[in-house]
Amino acid sequence: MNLNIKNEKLNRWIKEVSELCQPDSIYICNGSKEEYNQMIELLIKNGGAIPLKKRPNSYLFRSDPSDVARVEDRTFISTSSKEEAGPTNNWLGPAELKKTMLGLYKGCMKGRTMYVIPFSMGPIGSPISKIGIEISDSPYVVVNMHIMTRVSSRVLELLGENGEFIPCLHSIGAPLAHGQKDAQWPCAPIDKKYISHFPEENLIWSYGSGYGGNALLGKKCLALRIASVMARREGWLAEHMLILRLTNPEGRQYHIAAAFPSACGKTNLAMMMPSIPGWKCECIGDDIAWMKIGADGRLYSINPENGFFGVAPGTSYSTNPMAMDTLKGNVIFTNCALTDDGDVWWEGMDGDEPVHAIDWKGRDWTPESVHEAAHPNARFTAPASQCPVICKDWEKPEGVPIDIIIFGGRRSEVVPLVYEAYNWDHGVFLGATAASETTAANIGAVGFLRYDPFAMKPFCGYNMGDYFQHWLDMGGKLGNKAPRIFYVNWFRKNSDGKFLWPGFSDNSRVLKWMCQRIDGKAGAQETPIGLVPDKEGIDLNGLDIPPDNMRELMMVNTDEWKAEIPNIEKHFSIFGSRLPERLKLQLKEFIRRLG
Ligand code: SAT
Ligand code: MN
Repeated sequence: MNLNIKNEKLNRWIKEVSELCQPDSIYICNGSKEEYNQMIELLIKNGGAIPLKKRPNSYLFRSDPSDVARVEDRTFISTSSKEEAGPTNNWLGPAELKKTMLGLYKGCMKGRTMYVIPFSMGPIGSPISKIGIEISDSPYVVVNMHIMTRVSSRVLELLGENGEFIPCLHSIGAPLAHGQKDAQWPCAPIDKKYISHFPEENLIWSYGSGYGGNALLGKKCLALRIASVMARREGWLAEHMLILRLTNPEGRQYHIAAAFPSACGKTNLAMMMPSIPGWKCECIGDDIAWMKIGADGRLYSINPENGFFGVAPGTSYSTNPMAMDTLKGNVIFTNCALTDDGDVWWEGMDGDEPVHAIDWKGRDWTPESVHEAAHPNARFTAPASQCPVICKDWEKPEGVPIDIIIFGGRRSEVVPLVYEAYNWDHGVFLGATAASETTAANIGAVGFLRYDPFAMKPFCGYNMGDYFQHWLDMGGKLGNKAPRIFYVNWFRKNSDGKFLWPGFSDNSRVLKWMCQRIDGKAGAQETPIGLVPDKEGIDLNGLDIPPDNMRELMMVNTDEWKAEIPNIEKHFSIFGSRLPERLKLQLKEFIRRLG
C-alpha cells in the first residue's frame, strides 16, 4: 500500500484501521471541487442524494428515522478514572470501551470505501488551528466535511513527517456483503451507536451514526469535547458560542460571543439584521468559539469552522434573511421536505405551505397531514463564505477581541429578557446555572427543563466542576480586561403561552443596551439576580410592544427565583468536592440577595 503520505504516524494509523475495518478500497481526500462533485455523483447514484432543481449545486438527503440527531446517551468520555469525566458525562473505561468498539469495527467497512479526510479546524497553517484526520466510510460525511471544515491536501503537506494530528475514526457501522443492496441511509441500531472520546490520547472513535455531530467529527467531538480538554491544559477556552461583530452608528465595533444550547437560535443571532437604525451586525461564527488571551491581555476569539450546520425549520426571510441568502446554492439539506417543483421546504419557511410535498421520510405530505413535513432537527450545511454578512475578518488568525459574553437558554418562565452579571465570578455563576428547555437537536424528550451549564453539558470533555474552575481562573488572568457577562432569555411567554418578545432582528435592541453598558452610557437597576435595564434602558423606538409585555418580560419575581434555589443546590451537589469554592460563595450571596 503506497498512499504517498509522508507522516509515519498517519501511515501506521491508516494501515491499522484498514486491517481492522477491512474496506474494499482506500481513498485519500484532497478537498478539491472535482472531488466534491465526484462524491456527489456517487451519492446521487447510490446514496439517496436528490438534486434540487431550484437551487444550483444543492442536494437533499433523507436519513434513517432512527438517525436524526446527536445521541447524548450514546456519547462517552473515556478517561482512566470516572471522576475525570465528571458527573455530566457518560463514562466507560478505555479498556472496556475499546474492546467493545474494536469488536464492532472489525470488518465494518466491508463492501465500502474508506475515506481519509485531512482537515483543519481554523485556517490552514494558523497557529491557533488544529489538524484532524477523519477516517470514514461515508461519502455523505466527506461532502459535509468539505463544507464544515477546511479539507485539503495542504493539511497533509503541513503535517510533514512528524506533525501531530487528532485521529477521528468514523464508521456508519453497516458492512455490505457481496452483492448486497445498500440502504438509502445505512447506519447501526441505537444500542450499537457509540460516540467516544479518549481525551488522554486526543482520540475520537465514532460508530453507527451518519448524522451531524455524531459523524462530522471536526465539530462537537474535536472542536468542543477534545478541544475543551486541550484548552484547559493550555490555558484557553473552547466554547459552544456564536461570534458576531456589532457596529454602532458612530462606527465603534463590539465583538460578542454567546452560548446557547443547540437549536436555541445561535445561527439566527449570529447573522441578525438589526432593527435599530444605523447598527450593523456581521457574522464570524454560529456555533463554536476558540478563545485565547492575546498579547494585550484581552480575550481573542476565532471560529474554527468553515460552514454552518444550521436548523432548517423556522428559518425564513423574516427570522433570518441572511441565512436564507446563504442557502441559495451549494448547500446540502438533510431531512427537509421536497416540493413538487424540486425545492426544499420546511415548517416556518416564507410564503404559503405547498399543497403537496414529499416529507422527510419520503411519504406524500399535504397541509392536512398530521406529521411535520421536515424533521424538527432538519439541517442545512452551507459554506460560511456564502453568508452575505460574513465579517471580513472572520478568518483572521489572531481572532477578534471579545467585549461581551452572553449566556442563555430557552425559558418560558422566570428568567427576564436580559440582565448583567455583577462581576466575572457572578458571570461564571450565571453560566454554571444556565438552564434550558430541551430541543430536537438531541434524541430524547423535547421541552423539559435541564441545567445546561455554559450550553456545554453535551460538549465538555472533562469534569465540569473543573471546567467551572477553569473559567474562574481565566477571569483571574484577564483581570480588568475581561469581557462583561450578560444573561438573556428571548423565550419568556405570557400566561396564554405566547412569546412576550419578538426576538430575531429586535434582539439588536438588547445587544445595544449591552454595548451602552460597556461604554457607561446606560443605567441599570440592581436586583437579586443581577443588573437589569432601567425603564428607558432598552431602545424600543419603532417597536410596537405593549407596555404590559415589557413589564412581564423584565420582571424579577423573588418568589419564583427562591423556588429555583433547591434546584440549583441539587445541580451543584453533583459536582461534590470539584465544585469551586468561589461558586459556592456566589450561591450564598445570591440566596442572601433574595432575602
Ligand atoms: O451536534 S450537531 O452538529 O448535530 C448540532 C447541534 O446539536 O448543535
Ligand atoms: Mn451547536
